[in-house]
Amino acid sequence: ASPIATVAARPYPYSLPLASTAVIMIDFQKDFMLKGGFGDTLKNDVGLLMECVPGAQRLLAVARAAKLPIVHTLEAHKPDLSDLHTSKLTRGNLPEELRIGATGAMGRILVAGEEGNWIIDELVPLPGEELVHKPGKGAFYATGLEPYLKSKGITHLLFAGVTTEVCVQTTMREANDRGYECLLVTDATASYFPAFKDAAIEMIVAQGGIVGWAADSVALEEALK
Ligand code: C5J
Repeated sequence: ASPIATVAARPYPYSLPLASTAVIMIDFQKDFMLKGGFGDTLKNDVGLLMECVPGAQRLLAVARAAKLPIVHTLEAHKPDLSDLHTSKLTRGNLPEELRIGATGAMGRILVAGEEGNWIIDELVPLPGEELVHKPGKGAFYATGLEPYLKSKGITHLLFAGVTTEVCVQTTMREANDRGYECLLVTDATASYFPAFKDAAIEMIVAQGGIVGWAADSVALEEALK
């Protein structure tokens, strides 16, 4: 049998099978994390998101050392915006120059291939790591994520990313319903609304782990030593 690590987690210890666990790094994009991107155009304090970068770097280092598959997701639309619902385009009632597809300080907002759509330097993917472009908040909607995970025999997922209560929580709930055993790495995720991050973690671990587990990157590092 392949080795199983035990992570000190809430609501109870998480059993992590090294041969069938992957990491999902969600939307660590300049569009969300830096001035001039989508998050900034929506008047969010993007500096709050940078607080989780050290934890996310620790998670990446631990996962790479343990040779776990790593998936990086990008909230990204095709340049012709054919995968952008009108509901998403018009949400927020923003002026046209601030909408998805408009040209901002780092290129076209939330469009694949633009500078702002790429991942921040600190967390940039290594060659061989999987990239998933997603048009929605959840990473399973309209993407190849599930076939990829199945092809690798993955049963357990470790989650990091931004923002906790939007794309991270949506994806973790989608994964939970698909039968994956999910753990959120609490210092590797952040929100523009710190109270929403805390609430999302509590929602996940409530009722015996109704969505999954939560632990910080140090606990993960300890478990995988
Ligand atoms: C948002 C995300 N918040 N990655 N996207 O619009 O959470």
